[in-house]
Amino acid sequence: MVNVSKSLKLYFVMGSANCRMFDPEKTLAEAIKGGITLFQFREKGNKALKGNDCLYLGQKLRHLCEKNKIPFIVNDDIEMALELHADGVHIGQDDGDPYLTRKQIGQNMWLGISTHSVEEAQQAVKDGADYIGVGPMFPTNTKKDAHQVVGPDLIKKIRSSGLDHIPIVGIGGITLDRAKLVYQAGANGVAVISAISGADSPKHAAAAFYSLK
Ligand code: FQP
Ligand code: MG
Repeated sequence: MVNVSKSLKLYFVMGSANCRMFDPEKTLAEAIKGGITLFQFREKGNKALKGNDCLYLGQKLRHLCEKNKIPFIVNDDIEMALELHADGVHIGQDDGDPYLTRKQIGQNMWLGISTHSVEEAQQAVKDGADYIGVGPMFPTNTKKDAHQVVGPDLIKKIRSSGLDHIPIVGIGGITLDRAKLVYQAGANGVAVISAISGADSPKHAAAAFYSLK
């Protein structure tokens, strides 16, 4: 199986609501050409697809990832993750019990957990997370119900609390200029939504992030 921490290097998170220049399939295809190393299907927002429409889009994006050997993660929806034979699921603090999630997905699928404090990070590791998302690193407009900004400093605190090995990805408001701060704090990678899906060229945006680290 592919290495989790290496895959986190450039984690692209996207759903149809985030795409600006192209449709989701084309946006993902361009981002893959630019060098993303992991993808999360996150279909959220007021115009988010539902039911079968969401599933069909998920299938298209899943196939695109498979063809290009990019691991495919589903946000929130464990049943969809199983149906799409995803490589993993990502859950937040309000998305249900990590223990039950692990029981549903088994040992081979990756479990990512969102964290906003040292305590949540410690708990996520105890709960068997394969990686943790830490954020928001910076202010973001993408997520209306976002937690208050924690900054790259929280990644440093999590590392110095003894969590040397858990793969960490920073998320929230990460631009090209700010990505270095996230890596320097001890993250294995950056998770990006708008800076790639909203760019004039998702391919060039992804390539610019990729060449940072
Ligand atoms: N970190 C990551 C990851 N992905 C995410 N989707 C989140 C954090 C946020 O449940 P959550 O998770 O707090 O909100 P939402 O379900 O609206 O995304 F690290 F994987 F990049
Ligand atoms: Mg969630």
